[in-house]
Amino acid sequence: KEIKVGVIGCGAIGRQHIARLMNTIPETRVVAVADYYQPSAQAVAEQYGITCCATGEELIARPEVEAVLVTSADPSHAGYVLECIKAGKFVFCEKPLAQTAQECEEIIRAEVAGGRRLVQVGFMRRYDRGYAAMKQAIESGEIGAPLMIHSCHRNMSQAPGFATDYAVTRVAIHEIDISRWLLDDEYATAQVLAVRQSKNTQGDWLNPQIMMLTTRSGQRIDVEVQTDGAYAYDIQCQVVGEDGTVSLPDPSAVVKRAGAACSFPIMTDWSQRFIEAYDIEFDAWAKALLNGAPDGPSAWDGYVACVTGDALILSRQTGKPEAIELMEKPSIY
Ligand code: ISE
Repeated sequence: KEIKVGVIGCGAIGRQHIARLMNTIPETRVVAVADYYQPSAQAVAEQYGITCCATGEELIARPEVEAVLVTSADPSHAGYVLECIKAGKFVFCEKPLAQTAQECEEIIRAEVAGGRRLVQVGFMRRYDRGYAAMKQAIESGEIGAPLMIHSCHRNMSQAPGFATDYAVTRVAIHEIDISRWLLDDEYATAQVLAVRQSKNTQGDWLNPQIMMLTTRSGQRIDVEVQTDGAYAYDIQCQVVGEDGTVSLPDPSAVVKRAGAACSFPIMTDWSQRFIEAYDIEFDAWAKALLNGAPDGPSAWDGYVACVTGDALILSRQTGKPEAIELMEKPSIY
């Protein structure tokens, strides 16, 4: 059996996922596309000989579309996800799930009213082999109880129009999700710390920023976020336990010895860095749908990320740690 997918959003990541669903994942086939900018959707539709819809809503309503992938601009995510839930269709939404915690609550209410999970959020790092191995090592008890996480997220550049808040909503959102997944705990507080600013910033946003989180059991997470001008796209994560540590491995690369030095290259582009994780993520999504329901990151996880992001952004304004208060977790999650 093959799942017929409609894709809303034919930008860079949308086109990469369409190719993946068409060529790499055996259980999926893209049957329709839409994009706010029609020519983008038309070009993809022609390339694959599939249906081009005038709007996302039209795509969701098409009877042959069994599941929807939302890779459109961030502010449009929540509306499409709600529309899919209304239509009773599975929806995979790239992060962020919504722009505000309130929109996430609306999504959760709609999904809960339907009585079953339809939504999965694109937190692909959970499918990265390195992070998955870290989680296994933590759960095996080898490093004892986890006490803290040191992490960093370094980018070489950003698309035009980048702003200070995006360091949270588009960038650190990955650490927000992966840290609570690794620690299996919820957050208590969030704070952004000021730091000397880098001259390697193309716009007028704050760079770098340091984000601090605490969990309910008292663990601390620090995330160094460089959104521009770093030497490479470099993601690091070390979990410190009472008996040892586990660290995220670098992606495998050839080790070069030359010129009296030993080195290996680091990637420059985020879509390449997690390319295998995306493949594993969509393969798992398709298999879960064939079994009846998605089992990856849920609307709840999308909601927690938004609430945490809001607290971080508020803390940058107030200059102090902000509490993270969550609604009661519905039983379908
Ligand atoms: C981008 O939106 C992502 O999702 C990447 O994972 C992140 O590393 C990058 O910094 C963002 O711009």
